[in-house]
Amino acid sequence: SESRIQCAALRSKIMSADEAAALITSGVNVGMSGFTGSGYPKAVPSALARRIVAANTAGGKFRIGVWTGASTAPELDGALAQVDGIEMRLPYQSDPHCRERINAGEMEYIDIHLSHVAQFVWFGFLGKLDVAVVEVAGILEDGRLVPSSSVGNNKTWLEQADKVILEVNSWQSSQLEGMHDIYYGTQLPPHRQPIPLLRPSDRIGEPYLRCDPDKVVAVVETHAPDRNSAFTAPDATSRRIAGHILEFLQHEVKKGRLPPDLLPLQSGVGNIANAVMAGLNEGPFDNLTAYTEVLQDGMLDMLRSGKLACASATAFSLSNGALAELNADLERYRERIILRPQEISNHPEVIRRLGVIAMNGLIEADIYGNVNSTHVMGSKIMNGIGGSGDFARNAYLSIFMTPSQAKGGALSCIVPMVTHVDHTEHDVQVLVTEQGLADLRGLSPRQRARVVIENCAHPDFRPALRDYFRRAMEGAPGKHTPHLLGEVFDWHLRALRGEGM
Ligand code: 0RQ
Repeated sequence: SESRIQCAALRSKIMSADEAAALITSGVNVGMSGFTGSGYPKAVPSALARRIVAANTAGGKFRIGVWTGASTAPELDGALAQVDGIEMRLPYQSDPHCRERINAGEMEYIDIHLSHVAQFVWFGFLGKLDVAVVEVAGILEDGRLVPSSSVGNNKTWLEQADKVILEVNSWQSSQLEGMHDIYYGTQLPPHRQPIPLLRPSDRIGEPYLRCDPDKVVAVVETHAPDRNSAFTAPDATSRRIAGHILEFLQHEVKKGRLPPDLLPLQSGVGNIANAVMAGLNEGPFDNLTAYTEVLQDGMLDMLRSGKLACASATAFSLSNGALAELNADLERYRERIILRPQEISNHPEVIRRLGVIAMNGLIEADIYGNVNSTHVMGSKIMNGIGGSGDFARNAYLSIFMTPSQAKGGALSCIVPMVTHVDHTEHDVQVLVTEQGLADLRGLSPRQRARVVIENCAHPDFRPALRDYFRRAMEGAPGKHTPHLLGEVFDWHLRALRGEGM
């Protein structure tokens, strides 16, 4: 794949993944590419894991800080977590080995809003970034880089790191060239200017990543696929959730609170999000747009059918089938898909200006509308907040969706008080389960509790929730957001003891 590396100076730096990994020393912070299983380095992290094993077998303690765009894959998070090579991880992960280490207290993890990461690095809040390991689809003659299947924080990693290691992956379609929009206009306060993005389809930057060739210490050639996980066909629960959302959106159009072609859509990852897209694809709305973080199968279907005019994101997260279809027709899709740095795809200013309709998943929501997206029983991390907070806080309409129960009906996802708060009651306008939809706009906490219990909770848990709420109204010292502090988590404690909620 010589043709992928057109810059002579960088061609001279081609080496093996093991040689490149040898340039990374213990204790450094490494910014890696990668976002929801797309565009992560495929070879250097595993080579580094081997190096870590060797160092630790010899009695050392080799560990690094790993910063990424979002979740990666077994070859990165998995490989490094398995060998206990990660001292600090940020900002989002979903790897089973990583999660296990974090929850065992063996790995530090900071869960950060995805739009915050790049600026926190520029502000100096997270310390020094030493090394960047970034996958690209190609290198131009002048050293500029063709981005891969995700952009994430790569712009910032390339600019901030002292040393850069590039993985050039010839498995990525060379036709990705021209799809990206890398904005180089961000400044630091007090010099910031408005971001000139007025429509999801706007291109405000350049299709390439800039990179100082003198900082590049290694170029590694790879030919390896992204982690493309299959989506299950929407089940009955997901379809019912999607149905409630579609009905609600139609109602909003009828009321004149949304235009007939809606407003730019953001949808989280997972099967419910995909089911909502499938519903929209068969629904009455045309000429839709997306301003989102991750482009998954459902949105690709909508681009193909023409329901979706364009989609802006920072990464793909496609199944193998969808990816094959995209690659077969990339020429045609390229115009209508824009991949941006995550500080732009998730930028509060832009999300607020465009009036995005945000739709995200949750672990539990409480009767007053607070949402926990990240922690099981208040202490065990699942994945992380990801971009959900960037979108929920700044959206035109912030929708959260979940099955009403988890773990085969053993747990209610609607609880008296969430055990961890990611999205406060102020950032949640609509709550949806397969049972129904609670429109919380304009309601006081007590009014919200009634509609959440009656519309969203599973019938098996409704009596207990009604009982709690009634007694809280009587016994709470304050009647604005009534709670019985002595028993509010009994519900969870009983479940932890295996007694059901
Ligand atoms: O665990 O598979 O071990 O059984 O949580 O739950 O129902 O499959 O739902 O895949 O949509 O994930 C919030 C985690 C939901 C996700 C969360 C358990 C459940 C299962 C997954 P098992 P489901 P989803 C932009 C948006 C934050 C990031 C975000 C998420 C697992 O949506 O990570 O929104 N969001 N990003 O059993 C105990 C409960 C539970 C529970 C569910 N009440 N108690 N376990 N589970 N409810 C995209 C990005 O940021 C990249």
